[in-house]
Parts: sequence; C-alpha cells; structure tokens
Amino acid sequence: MPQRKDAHKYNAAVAILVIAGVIAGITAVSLAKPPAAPAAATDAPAVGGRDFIDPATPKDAKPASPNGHWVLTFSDEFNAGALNQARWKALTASRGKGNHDVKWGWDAANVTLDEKSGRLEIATKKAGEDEFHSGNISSAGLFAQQYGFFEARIQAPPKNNGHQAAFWLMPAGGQMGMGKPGSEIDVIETHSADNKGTSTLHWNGYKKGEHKSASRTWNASDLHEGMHTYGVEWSPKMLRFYYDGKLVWTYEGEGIPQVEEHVICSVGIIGWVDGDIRKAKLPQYTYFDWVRVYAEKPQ
Ligand SMILES: [Ca+2]
Repeated sequence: MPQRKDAHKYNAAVAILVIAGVIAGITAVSLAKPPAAPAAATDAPAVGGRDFIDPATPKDAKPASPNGHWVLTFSDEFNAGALNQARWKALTASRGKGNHDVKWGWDAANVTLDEKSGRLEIATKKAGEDEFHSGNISSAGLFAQQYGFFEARIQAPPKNNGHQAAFWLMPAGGQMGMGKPGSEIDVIETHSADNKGTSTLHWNGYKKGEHKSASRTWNASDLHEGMHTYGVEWSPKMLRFYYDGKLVWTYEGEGIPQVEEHVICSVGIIGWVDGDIRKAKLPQYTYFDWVRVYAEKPQ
C-alpha cells in the first residue's frame, strides 16, 4: 500500500467538506467516507518502487490475531546482509538526555545486518564521556499504512543495561511534537531491569498540558531470553497488543490514529528506562529477526 503523504490534508479537507455539507443542509455521510480511489499511486515512494514484501517471508506467515483475514503488505526478514534501502532508512540523530541524564543519540553506523543469523543488529555503545549511542531504522517516506497488523520478532537487550528495544508507529511527518490526527503507537518498549514490557498510545501532540497517553505494562518472565514476537492489531476503534501471540492489552477510546503511519525499530536509552546505562558492559546488541505488516482483507 503506497504512502499517501497528503493523508492528513485530505482528512482535513474532508472535515471541512463535512462541515460545509452540514451548514448547507445536505447529507454529509457520503463526504465523510473517503472514496477508494485516492489511495492510488499518486505518491509512489521515492525509493524502491513497490519492493515492500521480502521474498524470504514464508508464504504461510500470518499475524497473531485470531480476528479477520489478513494479506501481507510489507515485510523484511533481515536475511540479506544489508539494509534494504527501499524499505528503511537508518537514522543518525541526537536524542538529548537519556538514562541517568547521559547524552544519547541514534547512529546509523550502529545498525548492521548479519547474513548468517538473518538478523538486524542494533548496537548500543559508549560514544564519549557520559555519552551513549544506539540505533533506529524507520520506513518514513517509504512505507506507511493505515490500520492492519504490525508485528516484529525481537531479542531485547540483556537485563540491567539501562536501554530497551522498541517497535513503534508514527504518522507521516511525525517528528516528536506532532500527534494530531495521528498518534504514536508504541507496540513495545521493553524494560531493562525487570521482566516487563510497556505498550503505549500517545496523542494530542507532545506539549506539556496537551499531551495525552494511555499505556499498559505487562509481565513477561522470559522477555530477556531469546526472541519474542510483539504485535498490534490496529482498527478504527480499537488497538489490540500481543506478546508471543497472547493478547496483553486491548485499548478502546480517544486517540486511536486515523491516518497512515510508518514503522520504526529502535533501541532507546530513554530517561525512564530502569537499569543504569553507565554500568552496562558495552557494546550490547538488540536483535530484530523480522518485521511483517498485514492489511485486513475484505471478505
Ligand atoms: Ca530473519
């Protein structure tokens, strides 16, 4: 499914049309429902055409959700030995203060792929005095989708090292500070010093007093051992979060995004993460075995 970069403008235009329709006394129902056609490839990705599905993904791959019928729309098994530039960009960016107030950032050099193990590896390294770097890959500007099932198989960093694995979704142009009408969906942020994961929805922007969020922290005794599957089923009125195929949180309410969002795999040295990055034996590695995205197939 191609990214429609003007999705938010389109939705805003629809909203204006709906208001205008109500004022004019005409029925707004037909205007509120986006026609099927605008999703056509007027905004084809700048790189990579439609190479969004990895031929290495098993033909019988299916999401954890027992609900609906699904068709694979995007996948990367990370088996190719190099980052697929049609699907991802590795970011280099400063992230300000992190765990125990250290300086932290993402460095594209910390993202590597190992052909032998078929994994994407994000290194967390000491980069200077009280400065630590991890990594981030994003499908922003390449692939985005509204609704569906988003799933990743991840091996979290070793315990007690003050950093976390994260798999999350953001709206197009969704730099920190933007949340309307899209929202940040954190499918998973692993904890460091305990066997827990947190799933979170952030909306209404990030400004103090305006930002809203809902989250669920759940126990997973084996989270720091081996690979685990993390997924979210995103439908217009509901988010369902899964850990190894088990439903860990159902959210219904305000803030569920109604625009296309891109996919991010990253390692965070975020301030709230438990454990102490300054005491970590570095480098440490977080492994991503695959990412798969499905859309619900109309029956
Ligand atoms: Ca793999």
